[in-house]
Amino acid sequence: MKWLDGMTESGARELASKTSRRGFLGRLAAVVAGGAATIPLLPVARGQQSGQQPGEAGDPNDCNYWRYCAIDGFLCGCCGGSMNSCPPGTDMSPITWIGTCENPVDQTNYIISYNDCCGKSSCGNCLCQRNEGDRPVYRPQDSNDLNWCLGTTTNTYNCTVAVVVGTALDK
Ligand code: ABN
Repeated sequence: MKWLDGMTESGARELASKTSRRGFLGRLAAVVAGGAATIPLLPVARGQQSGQQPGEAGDPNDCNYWRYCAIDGFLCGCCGGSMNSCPPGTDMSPITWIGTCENPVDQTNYIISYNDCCGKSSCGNCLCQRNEGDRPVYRPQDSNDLNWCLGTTTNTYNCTVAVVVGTALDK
């Protein structure tokens, strides 16, 4: 009966090697690793590769860019600064015009502060007038058509940045 013992043992060993937990996990890992290589990169990763911030779409130096829905001024990104920062040699006005724009990436309304940059003569590049929610200058607190270079050392206007300051509940 030794031959029967031997057959049973080798059969049991073969079955154990095929159904062991380690063997199963090893095969699962191989399938996952192989599959991951064929899955394309997520949109967020592609955005970052192209130099864009996560959650942003469009060209910040183009007037159609979503943050500019209520702007009236020269885009600082075309003037040596960026959509968030003033060009060298200018100061950001602490007093601003506020708008609400929808980001098409997440369909969320954001509060945007349009700060004028002050201290150099008008930049002249990328004039952008979208004026959503703008009111006539006789309501100065609601008008973007004003020089907001107030509270700065000089009131010479150069360009305008568009800074996200928070989300809006409703438009
Ligand atoms: N807020 C931009 C601007 C500056 C000067 C004149 C009109 C508009």
